[in-house]
Amino acid sequence: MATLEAKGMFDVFSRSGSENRITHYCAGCGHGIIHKLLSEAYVDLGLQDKTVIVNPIGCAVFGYYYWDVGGVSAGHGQAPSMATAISRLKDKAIVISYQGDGDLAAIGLGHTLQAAARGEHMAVFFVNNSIYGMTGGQMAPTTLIGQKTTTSPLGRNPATDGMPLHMAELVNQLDLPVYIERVSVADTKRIMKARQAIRKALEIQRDRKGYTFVEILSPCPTSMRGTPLDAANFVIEKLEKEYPLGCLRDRSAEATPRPEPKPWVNLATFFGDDGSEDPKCEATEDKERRFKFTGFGGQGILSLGLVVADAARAMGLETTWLPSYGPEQRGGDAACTVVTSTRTIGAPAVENPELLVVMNQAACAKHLKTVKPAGVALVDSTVVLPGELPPDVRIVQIPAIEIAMANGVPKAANVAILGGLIALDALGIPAHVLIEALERSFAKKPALIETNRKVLQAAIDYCRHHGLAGELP
Ligand SMILES: Cc1ncc(C[n+]2csc(CCOP(=O)(O)OP(=O)(O)O)c2C)c(N)n1
Ligand code: SF4
Ligand SMILES: [Mg+2]
Repeated sequence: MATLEAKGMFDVFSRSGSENRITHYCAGCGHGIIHKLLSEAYVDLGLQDKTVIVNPIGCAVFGYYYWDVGGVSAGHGQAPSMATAISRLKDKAIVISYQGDGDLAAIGLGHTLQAAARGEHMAVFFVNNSIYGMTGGQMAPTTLIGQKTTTSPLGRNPATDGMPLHMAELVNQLDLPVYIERVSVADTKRIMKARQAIRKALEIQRDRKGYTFVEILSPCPTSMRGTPLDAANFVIEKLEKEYPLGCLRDRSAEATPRPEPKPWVNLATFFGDDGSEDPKCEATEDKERRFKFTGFGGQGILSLGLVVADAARAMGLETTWLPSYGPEQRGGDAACTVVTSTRTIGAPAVENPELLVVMNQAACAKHLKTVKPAGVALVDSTVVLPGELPPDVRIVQIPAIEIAMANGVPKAANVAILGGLIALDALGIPAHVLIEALERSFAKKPALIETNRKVLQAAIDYCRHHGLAGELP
């Protein structure tokens, strides 16, 4: 635990492990200076309450311990994509992607260039210390020719390691960025220039004018195995030669403020403006239903889910269908989820379905235990049920595969399952709506409609004769 005295930072932050450093950062590290410049800027511009910083993987991963603003962490290199989502969904937010050179220019190069090419409304701060600091000083895309790192102990060799990437120049090839500048924090004069650039980028965000990219050359004394002064001199004498400082583009005067975006998902239907859950949107059993269909590829699992999703959509319900399957064309795991709801659906993933369809043994072992209490599992009779069954789950077995084979269409076991679901009224969708959706799925093969109707009917009859069916909806 330690205290900080800087505008826009938390008064107190905690860190585990050795207490011989006041912050997470080594003495002479540029990250600390840049953190302070950034926090002073959002406070001075009155943007603190609106700012969201996406933290990278790298030494700045703990930024959220320092910056007293909204903060999220992204997967390695993915900060621009996460920032894109936040920027589009929270249109009043000032969105910042703060990234090191390993994060932004190596694993995240695609995310970086795509966000810049789209001209997303965000400020990217690129901390180029020419090395992977956090992991102990490996070569980065920005490592200089001849620079020794733990993975280039004889110095970066262009013959095997290629040439340094000039990220500001690369971004400058794209049409939509509004402002691109390279600065340095190696001495006080340079820090003052960096301060201006950081403020300018935030002003452009405040004015809703689009994408900004500020590259900041930054000392990493630990990886450079020198004193803070040696590291600062390395930045001035070596890094700045390869990466000249200056403004590459400033179109902020002519850029027009972006129109208020219309998000394709309206988060306001889920969360209040303060991010808290809106009680009126709480999921209720009668409003939202979550199903999972499982088996192996070739059994028509995904098509069965599609028919159910299509029927729900025909009823005017919000619907999602999310498939997941192995790389094999046939015989690998296949599953899909369907969520139907009277309101916007937050997530299509279904961890605990209220209805589970199981068409093979492996899926039974994997999914049966996940069914919600009071839920239903419809399982093909070829599957041997485990000794221990989930409590409070209605498990119904029908010979779907056998019914399909007996009717001469082995591939229609999924349709027999649909018959079982209709008989059990397990989907909350009227039978005629499901049957119409099934027939729509055969629109391009009308000859198959009749045989599939027979399979469907045989499954419904089976359920009736065995006392499984309720009143048909
Ligand atoms: C997917 C994944 N791959 C690799 C790593 C290991 N890793 C952590 S930080 C890092 C590089 C950080 O370098 P940089 O972005 O330059 O940040 P710095 O620490 O220099 O500020 C790597 C490779 C990881 N955490 N996740
Ligand atoms: S390893 Fe380098 S980048 Fe990481 S905190 Fe230390 S000086 Fe900063
Ligand atoms: Mg780095």
